[in-house]
Amino acid sequence: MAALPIGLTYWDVGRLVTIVCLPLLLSCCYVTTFLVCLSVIYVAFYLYRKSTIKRIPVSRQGVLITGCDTGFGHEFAKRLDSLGFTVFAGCLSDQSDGAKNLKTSKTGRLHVLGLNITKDDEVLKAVTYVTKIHEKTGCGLWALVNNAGLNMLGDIELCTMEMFYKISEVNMYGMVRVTKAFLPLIRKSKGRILNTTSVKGRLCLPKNAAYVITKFGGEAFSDVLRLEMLKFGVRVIVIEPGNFGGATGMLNEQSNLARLTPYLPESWMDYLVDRTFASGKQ
Ligand SMILES: *[C@@H]1O[C@H](CO)[C@@H](O)[C@H](O)[C@H]1NC(C)=O
Ligand SMILES: CC(=O)N[C@H]1CO[C@H](CO)[C@@H](O)[C@@H]1O
Repeated sequence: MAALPIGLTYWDVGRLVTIVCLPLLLSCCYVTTFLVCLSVIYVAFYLYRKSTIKRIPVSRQGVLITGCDTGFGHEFAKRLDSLGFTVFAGCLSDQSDGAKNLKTSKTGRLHVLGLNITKDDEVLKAVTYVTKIHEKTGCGLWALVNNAGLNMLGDIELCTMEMFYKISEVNMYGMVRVTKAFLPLIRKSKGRILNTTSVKGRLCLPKNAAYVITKFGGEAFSDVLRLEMLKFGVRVIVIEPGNFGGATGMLNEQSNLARLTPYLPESWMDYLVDRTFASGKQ
C-alpha cells in the first residue's frame, strides 16, 4: 500500500479519521435527533395545552384587587379593565395619584374603593359595595387578588418593633382580614383567590426579616386555605414575584436610610461603610 511521507499508509489515515470522526458524527446525530424529538414533544404539548385551556367569559366576572395605588396592583387593575372584567380596585387612599389615574377609565367597569386593609370598617364597606354592585348588575365576585404589601429593610437589631408590627399588619393580617371578609362571595362564585407573596416566601435574605416572616406566613396561610377550599371548588394561587423592588417602588433607598438613621447604635457604625444595610440592593 502506498505510504505517505509521514510514515502512514492511506489505510491508516482512513482508519484514524474514522475512529475520530465516526463517534463525533454519531453523537451529532444523537444530539440532532434528541433536539428534534424535544421540539416535537414541546409543540405537541403546547398545542394540547392550548386546545384544553378553558377560556373564561369575563363580562360578568368581578375581581377585587388590593393595593392598586401603585405597582403590580395598579397595572393589574388596568389590564383586567381592558380585558373586560369588572374591577374593584382597592386603594390605600382613594385620593392617591394612582387612584385618580384609575378613575379616568372610561369603561364604566372600574370601581375605585378606598381600602385600608388594616381597618375592619373599610373592609366591611368594600364587601357591602361589591355586594350592592352584584345585586344591581349580576356581576359576582369571581376573584380576590391580595396584592397590597409593604416592605422595609434593615437588620433585625436595627428594626424597631413598630416596623415588625406595621409590616405584619398589612402583609399578613391585612390579607387574612380581606380574605375572610370576601370568602362567602368567592365560595358562591366558585372563584379563586390569588395571593401575592414573594420569592422571599421561600428564601430567607438578610436585612429583611420583618418582611420575610410575613411572606412565609402568606405562603402558609395560602396552603391551608387551598386545602380548606377544595371542597368548595375554589382555587387558591400564590404568585411569587422575584426582584421587583425597583419596578414597584416598594424599596425606596432614601426613605429606608432616613427611617433607620435615628436607630443606629454607635457599635454598628463600622459595619455600615457601604450603607447597603438600608439599600434596596441585597
Ligand atoms: C391605615 O390604617 C392604619 C390603622 O389601622 C393607620 O395607622 C394608617 O395610617 C392608615 N393608612 C392610611 C394611609 O390611611
Ligand atoms: C404575607 C403574604 O405573603 N401575603 C400576601 C397576600 O396578600 C397580602 C395582603 O393583601 C399581601 O401583603 C401579601 O403580598
